[in-house]
Amino acid sequence: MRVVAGQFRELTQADLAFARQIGCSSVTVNKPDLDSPAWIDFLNKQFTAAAGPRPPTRRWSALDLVQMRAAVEAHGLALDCIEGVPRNLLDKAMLGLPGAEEQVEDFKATLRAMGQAGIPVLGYNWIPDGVWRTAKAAHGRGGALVTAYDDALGQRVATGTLPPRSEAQMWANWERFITAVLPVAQDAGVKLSLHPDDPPVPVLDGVARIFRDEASFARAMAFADSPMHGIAFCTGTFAESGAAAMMAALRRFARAGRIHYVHLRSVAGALPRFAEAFIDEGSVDPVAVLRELLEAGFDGFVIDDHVPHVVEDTVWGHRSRAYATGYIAGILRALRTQGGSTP
Ligand SMILES: [Mn+2]
Repeated sequence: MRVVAGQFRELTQADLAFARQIGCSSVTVNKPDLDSPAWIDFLNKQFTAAAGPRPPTRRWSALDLVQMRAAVEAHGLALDCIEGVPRNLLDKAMLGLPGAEEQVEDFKATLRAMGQAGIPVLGYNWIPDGVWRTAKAAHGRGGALVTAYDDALGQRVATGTLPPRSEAQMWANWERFITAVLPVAQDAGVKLSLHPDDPPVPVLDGVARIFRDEASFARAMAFADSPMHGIAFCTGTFAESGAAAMMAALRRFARAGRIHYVHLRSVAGALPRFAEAFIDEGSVDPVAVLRELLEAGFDGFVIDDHVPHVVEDTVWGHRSRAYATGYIAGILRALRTQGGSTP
């Protein structure tokens, strides 16, 4: 088990140096938009006006991914995982809309390219309408800005932007998707890791949210029963339904060897109302989480997740993430020292 930094939407030399400075040996990248100027610059892509407008990237090339990995390794770091493709590369597959099959083919090509580039884990989720909050800047400890969710408000939202989808439809779409892509992931040697729906409520804005509790993950792990298909276990999202339920799910899936990586964050309260919290407060006990992972022989990585926004922090959250990462690493060192093994 190791503590990593990342969830970078873009990579910069400074961010990679920062990850090393706070003691991490590897990083993750999260839903990178390779068409953004920052990525074009970082990957040192060359374009000429004569070539005409560039078509949007629908699948990642092995070359882009090798360049990404090489840039990370140049800082003495490993690239452990890409935590998902941008949502607009998978939304039609999730919703069963025209174009779904093309998105699945592109996803398969991306998996093959990741295998060629030697990037071992690709996260994904089945949330076409994304993470929802009813407040983006509520006040947490000391006035830190946190996101919050109140289901009484959330259930009143009807944007009409997505077609209504039932649980049965969302499951059928997912089963079609995973049946198509899992053999490719296995061939490519790339692990697929499913993150839960956040918030884990049955439906929002007319679209069912199917991956929200232990039972739904048990069904998913049984349907796609392979070591190459596992869970991006988000303690925060699971604990939004209650910390005891989160710990039960963690224990079950860690001992079954189905957790690929862990988002370690806490929440204050639970549905129908919760707010995000610092790692050292709220309902999630990070000591209990890490002890359980150690006892289960977990050999993946642990990363901080949404962190409260503290004074003079950056958008990515250098200050708050450094606090969370150091806190997690300190607990892990203490547990390992108590266990008699080397830190
Ligand atoms: Mn998460």
